[in-house]
Amino acid sequence: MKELLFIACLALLASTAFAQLKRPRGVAISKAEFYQEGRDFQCLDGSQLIAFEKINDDYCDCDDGSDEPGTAACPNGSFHCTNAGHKPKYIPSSRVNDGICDCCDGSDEYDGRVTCANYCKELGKQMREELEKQRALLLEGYEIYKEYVHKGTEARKEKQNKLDELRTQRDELKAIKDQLEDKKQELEIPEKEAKDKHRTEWEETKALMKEEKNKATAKEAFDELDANADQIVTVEEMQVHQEFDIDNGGEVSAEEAREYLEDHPQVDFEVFYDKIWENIKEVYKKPGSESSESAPPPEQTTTPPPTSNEEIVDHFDDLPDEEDDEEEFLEDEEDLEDEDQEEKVDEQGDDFKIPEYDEETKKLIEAADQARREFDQADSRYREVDRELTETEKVLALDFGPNNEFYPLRGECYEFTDREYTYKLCPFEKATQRNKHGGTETNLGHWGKFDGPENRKYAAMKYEKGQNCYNGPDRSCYVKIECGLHNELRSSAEPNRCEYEYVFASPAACREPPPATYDPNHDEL
Ligand code: MAN
Repeated sequence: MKELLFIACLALLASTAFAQLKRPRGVAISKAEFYQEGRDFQCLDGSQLIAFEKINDDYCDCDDGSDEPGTAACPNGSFHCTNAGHKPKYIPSSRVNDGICDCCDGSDEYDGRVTCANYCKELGKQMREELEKQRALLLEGYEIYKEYVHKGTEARKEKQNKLDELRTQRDELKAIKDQLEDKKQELEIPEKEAKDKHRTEWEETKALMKEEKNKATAKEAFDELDANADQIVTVEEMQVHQEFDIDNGGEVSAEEAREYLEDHPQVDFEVFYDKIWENIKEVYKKPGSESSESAPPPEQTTTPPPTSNEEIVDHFDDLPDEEDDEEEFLEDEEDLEDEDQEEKVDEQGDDFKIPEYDEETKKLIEAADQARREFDQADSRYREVDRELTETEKVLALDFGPNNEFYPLRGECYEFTDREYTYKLCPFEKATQRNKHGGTETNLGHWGKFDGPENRKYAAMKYEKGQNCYNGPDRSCYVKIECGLHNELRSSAEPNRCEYEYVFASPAACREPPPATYDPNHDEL
């Protein structure tokens, strides 16, 4: 029974094969079933039913030309070349027997006018080799793509772990930093108090010293004016000093002298210092001093140079900036304060040298300095980790493709040079343009997003908000990505002013090629 069944099956297969083989000239195997010997033929557009004999009788019966697949009778017919060994194809039936070989198997020329060689096998071989080569390349690209996926996925995992680590580290450092800040602030309170105290005391001392110096200068002037050394300065004694000649009349009148003495006929040192000195010290000139010898008349507005004594006092008094300086000095970084202090001492001269801090204050400063140093170190460690954390978060927020395959492109740049410009692509960062002969880079856009067509989002990138185009939009760059064995910027164009288009090849864009489909023996026998 089984044997019988087997024989029946074989017979059926054989008859099917026969039916497939036996078809009118110019008919594709897929249409053979419509052309069955012994049966009327229905035009393929369904318009007519004609006798089987009318097929390929060199007379066009059907409107669609389907009754003359193997002749040139119908203007709209088409002839099917079987092209065994290569790819079957249709040609317009007008090309049948036109003396030109169109099919690689030569089947379109059968009237004997020309002899066509059958070169389908060679053609098929060539094509197969070509397709195999292409497929091999695609496979190679796909292998690299898989490496990229691996690298990208690992790198992302690593980054994610790093992120967790950094978060913990940052929290720990924050706690340490806060603690050290508290300690610093705590130690800065007694430090400030001690410093303020030192300064206040110094201000008081300095004021006293200033006063004493002023008094000494006044006494010196008084003694000099007091020509007869009776400890009284009289109007007459004042009249000797030309600088008191108010009206520049050539001599100092008694009125002029009295005016300087605030209407006193004479003064002892106490009155002189309390009432007179402040008013005359700018005018008074010590005899024999350079300034007094070449002294201009007193009413002249030019202030004569001070005497040596005055110089000290004036120098001191003329330190209007001193207070400001000191204020600034106080505002300065605490660490620098001691240095500033020394500088000031030198500026001020020995008489007004600010004393050193006492040992207790020095200890407080040192303790606060130490706390500041410790805080600064902890703070900079904290900032560094925080910066790294922000950077890591930024990277992790980027879209590197569905399988992280674009990750290896991060941090890389690729260039392409045309006749005028060198174009650059730094994936996930920017696109730029620079004149070939130098000059600055023009930004063509910052990383925006993957922007391929629907369902192929990762086939293109968009870089936007680049340098503004004069009288135009901000520059932008669209990057088409195709599969390639290497990352390579292949071309650049500017289809619209300041709108650029790159073609970039990368293994990241390669995918597993479909199985080889070219098999002529499957297409047609
Ligand atoms: C520069 C380049 C060109 C661009 C013009 C627009 O020359 O960026 O690509 O077209 O500016 O003014």
